[in-house]
Amino acid sequence: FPDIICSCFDVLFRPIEDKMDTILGSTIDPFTDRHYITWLTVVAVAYNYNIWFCSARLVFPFHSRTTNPYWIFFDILSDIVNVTDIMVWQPRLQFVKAGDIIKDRAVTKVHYRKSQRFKTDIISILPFDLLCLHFQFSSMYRLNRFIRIESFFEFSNRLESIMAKAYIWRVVRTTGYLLFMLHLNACAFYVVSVHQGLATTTWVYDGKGTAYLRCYYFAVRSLINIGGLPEPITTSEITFQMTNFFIGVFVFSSLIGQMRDVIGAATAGQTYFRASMDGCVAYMNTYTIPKLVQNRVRTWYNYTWAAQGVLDELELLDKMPLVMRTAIAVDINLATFQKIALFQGCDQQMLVDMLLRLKSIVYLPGDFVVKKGDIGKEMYIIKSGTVQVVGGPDNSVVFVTLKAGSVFGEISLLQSADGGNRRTANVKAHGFANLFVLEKKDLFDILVHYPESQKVLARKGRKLIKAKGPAAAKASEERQKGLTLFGQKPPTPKMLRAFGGLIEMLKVL
Ligand code: PCG
Repeated sequence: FPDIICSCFDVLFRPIEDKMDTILGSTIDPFTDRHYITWLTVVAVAYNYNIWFCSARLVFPFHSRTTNPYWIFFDILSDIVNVTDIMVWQPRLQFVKAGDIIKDRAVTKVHYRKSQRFKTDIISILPFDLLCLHFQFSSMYRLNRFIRIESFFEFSNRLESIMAKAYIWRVVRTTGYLLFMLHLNACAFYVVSVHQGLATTTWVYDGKGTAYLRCYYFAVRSLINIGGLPEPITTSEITFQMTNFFIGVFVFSSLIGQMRDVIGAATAGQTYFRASMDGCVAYMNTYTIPKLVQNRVRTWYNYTWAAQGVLDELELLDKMPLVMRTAIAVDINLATFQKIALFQGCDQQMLVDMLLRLKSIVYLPGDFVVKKGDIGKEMYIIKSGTVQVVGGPDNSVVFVTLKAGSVFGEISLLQSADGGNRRTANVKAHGFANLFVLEKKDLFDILVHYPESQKVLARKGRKLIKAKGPAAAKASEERQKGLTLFGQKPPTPKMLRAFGGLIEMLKVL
């Protein structure tokens, strides 16, 4: 039977299908295609039109000579949407078979037409409405439209997977479920009231005001167990009221519980951050850590969370397969890495390997990242913020300020060939500095596989050590000390004598 219907539709829809081929391409990736998700929104609206309005029209006196043409118009419109979906969109959805993505249009069409979903879809669009030509106009003949619920769930799942803040949709959806339950209950209340006779008891709907609104109001009070309801008198009233209480307790409370879960999941990140910080503060209090240090730790937590949205990026990325981690790392940082002078001329794959070993870390203003004379165990790349290479008394002389994209801490790593591995200068975070850390062990593990890049780095390392290494650093520091008092050159004995004379003169004056 569905095959016969399909053949008829195939003939009818051939021109539309050809046109859609040119617009949509022969097949669609259902997970990423934006056109498809937009189309699913239209299908979901059509489905919601049917389930909300057909149920209300079936019960409430919504059909009249003036309103019927509008109902017929919207009914036909929703049917056109459903038929188009079944004939044009669904048969061109790609699917996975034995791990392969099937993109052949003929195969996707056969796959859909053989599926259970296709059978349900065909039953859902059978035009029982035509019976209205013989019987009275009623939405009863459209009840088969309700079984296309899968189209709504598909829309919901796809939307959830593409939204950046999926919890917004989840809250809207759960609220929709609650409202629909109340809607059905309002319809049931009206049916019971009509069955008993409007205004025959104090419990039933009295026939005054807007029927739908009054019944919906009753459903809200009754299902949410607000109370203050008129006492049910007859058996059917008591049964209805009791069923409502049960539905209210079990179904309604579970939906409200679901809402709590959705909101809980949406704020899970914030909760995790708070719990981590509270745990750390409790630990510091136990060991009576000075308030100054505690405040710095708090500042670190707050800034790291605000800047990165996670406390430990690696923890997040660890769950992903290597290929995805690589894609993310390449996307975020490769461009920055390629611009770093030290790595220019190195193998691209080596850079990618390095990206995967980087750890992101935040330093607070004034924090020493490296201290002169310490053993160098890692090098740094500035992600954002600035650091200063400082020296002189109280580290008040700034030799150089390094900005985002600069590398430092590499000298003590690269000079190890000469036997030295000590830091040649102090480096201090100027403001908040977000740095990538690459450990020496990781760097050398990687270099083993890239001998050419190793040579490039060794050559650059030698140059750097010559320019900035221990000897150069010492000379530069001394020069800087001199600079603070006497300008460009270190003071000569003559200058010192003149300076002493000047001081004496000032004293006399
Ligand atoms: P390293 O490992 O010696 O630690 C201090 C770092 O400061 C050093 O590596 C360099 O990467 C960096 N730096 C930047 N500019 C200078 C400079 O002019 N002199 C020195 N000694 N180090 C500098």
